[in-house]
Amino acid sequence: MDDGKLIFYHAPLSRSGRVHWLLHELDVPFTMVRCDIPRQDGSGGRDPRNPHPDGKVPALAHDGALITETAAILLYLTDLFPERGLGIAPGAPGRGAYLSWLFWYCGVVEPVYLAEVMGVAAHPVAQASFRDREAVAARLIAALGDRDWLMGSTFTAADILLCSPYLHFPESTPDHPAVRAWIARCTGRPAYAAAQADD
Ligand SMILES: N[C@@H](CCC(=O)N[C@@H](CS)C(=O)NCC(=O)O)C(=O)O
Repeated sequence: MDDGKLIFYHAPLSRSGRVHWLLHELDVPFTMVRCDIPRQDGSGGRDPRNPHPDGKVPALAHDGALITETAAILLYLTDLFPERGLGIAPGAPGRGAYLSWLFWYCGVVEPVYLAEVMGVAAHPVAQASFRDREAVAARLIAALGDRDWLMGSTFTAADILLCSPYLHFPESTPDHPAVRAWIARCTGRPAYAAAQADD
């Protein structure tokens, strides 16, 4: 189907920007298919070229497999290219923490901010399941207080994923110098600028 090539289905200004950034960090060849998606302003629409079962982005095709969900794609790519040092390989120290950051983003961070947008953040089920933006901020501040990146001295895909909400919604950024400095370090990376320029 794809002869071992990486085929990345992407729409600018969407959640697929995180995968685009990682692909530039990895500096590996990939084919990008710019897809149309339905936008919240009513523009756009489902793109027949996009193989994602829900017509969403990101999606990645590789070796006959289709990978969807941003965090799964980030993990797939960092595992596929361990020599690039943008993830923590299975069996290596820190693998557990690396997985925890990726899954915490999906299971807690995004739901916390979406619950706010939906006006249901105070609902007891939201509080019991996800807590709130203060709890998210506390985890990030605790992790970044004495180190440059979430995994310590090494930038990983966890930094890409966890900083991403604050790039799109700067007003949600935890008000702490360690977090602001981390975001500046993230956006100062050449691969971030390269992905932006590519868009
Ligand atoms: N949980 C998914 C969400 C993907 C998603 O919702 N993508 C949006 C763009 S930000 C999309 O493609 N929407 C098109 C649609 O709803 O049909 C992920 O992180 O990959």
